[in-house]
Amino acid sequence: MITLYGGPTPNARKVAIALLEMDLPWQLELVDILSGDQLTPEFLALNPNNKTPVIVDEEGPQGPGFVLWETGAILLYLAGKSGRFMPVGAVAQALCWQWLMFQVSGIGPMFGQEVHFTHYAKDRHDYAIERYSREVTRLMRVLNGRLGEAEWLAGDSYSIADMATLPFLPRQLREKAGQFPHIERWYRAMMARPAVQEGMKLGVARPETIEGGLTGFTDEHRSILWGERQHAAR
Ligand SMILES: N[C@@H](CCC(=O)N[C@@H](CS)C(=O)NCC(=O)O)C(=O)O
Repeated sequence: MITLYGGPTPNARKVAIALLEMDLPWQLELVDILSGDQLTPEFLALNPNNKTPVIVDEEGPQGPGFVLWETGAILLYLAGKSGRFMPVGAVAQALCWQWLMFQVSGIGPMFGQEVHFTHYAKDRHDYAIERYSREVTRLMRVLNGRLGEAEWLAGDSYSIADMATLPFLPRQLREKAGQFPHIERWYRAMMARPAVQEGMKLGVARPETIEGGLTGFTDEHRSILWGERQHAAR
């Protein structure tokens, strides 16, 4: 049994999609990052980086209780464990790693900063909004180009690179409808998969989040996510 510590966020959803696609037995342990669950001593003992998701595998390589964080590592671990969704052949495999790294080092952080400055930051910072919005558009152009030449990110086969990328796209595709036709084609193909549909429902979207309409997002939430406690020396 694998326990997934996370909630209704893109990073936890990519792992939920993978667990469902791979038919691995798993359960959710809800971590409410808006209430500061990620800053408790119990959670920090699992991940000193105070980020979700984390997995704990009761049938890990060294026995029960194998803890892993960082979604790139988690997805590679799950693909290795299940023997699924990692393409066969040196080229496709290397491309799968490439697009997975593109997601974790590019799409994740840049899309995260864009949403922070356009929706969550209390004060308006034009430079940051422009910087990250342009970066999001540039990354989407790169993604669109790849999906114009290949069915899936790694080539002919659906892989963990696709699972990692999709959860970051719904809002951007809605706001930029018609601008990235190849991403839209791929997005529809992925959303037709039951595991993706279910994984994307992980957790309950709270009203304080963008998905929930952002009503009730307060300075207390800001302080939990970006304030003193987050940055205090531990
Ligand atoms: N690089 C990390 C990013 C994880 C991440 O940013 N998680 C967010 C939710 S999407 C989080 O837990 N934030 C809580 C916090 O920063 O306090 C990964 O890929 O696992």
